[in-house]
This record gives sequence, structure tokens and C-alpha cells, in this order.
Amino acid sequence: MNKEFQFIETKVEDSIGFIALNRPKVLNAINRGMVSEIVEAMESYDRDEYIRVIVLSGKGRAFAAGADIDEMVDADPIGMELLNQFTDWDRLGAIKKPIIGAIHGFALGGGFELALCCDLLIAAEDAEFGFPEVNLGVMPGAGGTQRLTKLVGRSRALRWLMTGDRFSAKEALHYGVVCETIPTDLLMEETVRFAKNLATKPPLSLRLIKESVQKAVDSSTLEGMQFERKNFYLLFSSEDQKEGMTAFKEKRKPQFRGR
Ligand code: DAK
Repeated sequence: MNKEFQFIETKVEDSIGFIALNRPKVLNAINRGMVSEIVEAMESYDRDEYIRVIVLSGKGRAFAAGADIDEMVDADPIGMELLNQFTDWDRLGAIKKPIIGAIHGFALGGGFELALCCDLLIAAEDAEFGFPEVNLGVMPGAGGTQRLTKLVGRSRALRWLMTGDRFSAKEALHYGVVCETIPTDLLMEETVRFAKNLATKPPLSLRLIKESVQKAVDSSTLEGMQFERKNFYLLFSSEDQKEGMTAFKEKRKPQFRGR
């Protein structure tokens, strides 16, 4: 993608599409333009066959300290409805490729909600998470109450949502919010290593695993099992299934093409 963005930075390397939030002076406070740019970049990566994995991170000393309060202070409900900003957030949920969030510093409010739109979160040891919306007289509105509760359960979610307290990377790991913690200065290096490994996996398997796990979150076990089974069958029509199993028999490394 050869495009200059105003609020994010993008680059493609080794079949990984990178997006870095880029308003470091305000701790990457997420304004409307930034959300549109993230969606545009993600959808473009999703369409690009060369890209296997997307990595989302923040420049400066935070991932993102929330939605831009300057933009919200005078907001009104009808104005927000007409701007229809949640549609952009919903589009993030429709991305098919794996999204890895590399989180350091603050991931608060809308910043935490953005992180929760990722599939895998890798946190630097200095990361701090939280939903401080309650201290501003509001509450999360871009999926925070739903996604957090499904991740950590009702009791812990209420604990964090009602107090607005921040919690550490260590706690985030303990409660399953993130899947790894990494020494802060190694965050990007280790995230890239992780992403490169994912990029060697068969893209269709990754895509259907992502869809099936989302189904587990959204539906009954029976419905989810049926969905999983159909996806399992479907992969037997892929070239990558033949390649993966033949390579095993021939004792060589498989080359997956996403077909
Ligand atoms: N918005 C705007 N500016 C922010 C900001 C934010 N969320 N967070 C930080 N900044 C700015 C600060 O104002 C400061 O700017 P200057 O004063 O230098 O001009 C600069 O970033 C550096 O911040 P601090 O000086 O405060 O840095 P500290 O290290 O002392 O403190 C902090 C860091 C993260 C504890 C503190 O900045 C802080 O409490 N920030 C606000 C955190 C917060 O309340 N976040 C939740 C916002 S509510 C929606 C979707 C989502 C949402 C809403 C609508 N739709 C689709 C409609 C989400 C809502 C939220 O996230």
C-alpha cells in the first residue's frame, strides 16, 4: 500500500502488514480520522494476497490512551448517530486475516477497545490496560463491555469497568486478556518473530480458525461444533491441505500458498 496517512504509519515487510498509530504527542488518542485510516489500511491488507498477518502497534510512549476526548467533549447523541462512527469499528471485526496487537504503555478506553479488536495481544511489560470511561461520566461504547466480559468473565469485567482502575501486563496475562508478555525493549522484535511464524502457516486454516473461534464466542456449543465441522471439511478441498500432508510424508517443510 503506497499511501501517506495522517494519523497512522504503514509498511509491508516479509508478508506482514504493519499499522502504527501515529499521534504520539497525545498518546495516540484515537480521533475519527484515525479510525477511518486504520480501517482503510486493514481492509487493503486483507485484500492483498501477499500479506498474511497484520500487526497493529502505537508510536511514542503508548499504544493509545483512548478516544480523543477533545472530539467528544461537546458531542451529542444525534450528531454521533449521524456520523455513524461505529460502522468503522464494526468493519474492523470483519477483517479475515490474523491481527496481532503489540501493546506498550497505555491501552485505555477506546485504545483498549481497539486492542480487543485484535486476535492476539502481545504486551510489553510496561503495558497498562483499563476502561477509565466511568471517570468521565460515560462508559465504553465500541465493544468494551462485551468483549472484555467474554474474555475474563462478569465479575472481573465489572471490577475493571466500574472502578476504571488500570491493570498491568502481568494481570492481563493472568486473566487471559493477552497471550504473551515481553520485556518492553523487545516488544516489536518478538512480535515480528511471532508474526513471521504465523505467516508460514496456511492462510486458509488461519482464516477458518479465526472464524470458528469467533463463532465459539458468539453461539451455542452445538452451533459452533457444526460450523467448525463444515470448515474442517472445507479445508480438505484446499491445495494447502494436500501440500501440508504430502510434505509431512516426504519429510520436508510445506510451502503454503493460500489456495
Ligand atoms: N484524548 C485526548 N488527549 C489525550 C488523551 C485522550 N484520550 N489522553 C492523553 N491525551 C493528551 C493529554 O491531554 C496531553 O496533552 P497535552 O496536555 O500535552 O497537550 C498528552 O496527551 C499527554 O498526556 P498526559 O500529560 O496526561 O500524560 P500522563 O503520562 O501524565 O498521563 C494518562 C497519561 C494516559 C494517564 C492520561 O493522559 C489520561 O488519563 N488520559 C485519558 C485517558 C482516558 O480517559 N481515556 C478514555 C477516553 S474515553 C466511540 C468509540 C470509542 C470511544 C468513544 C466513542 N465512538 C465510535 C463514537 C471511547 C471513549 C474513550 O476512550
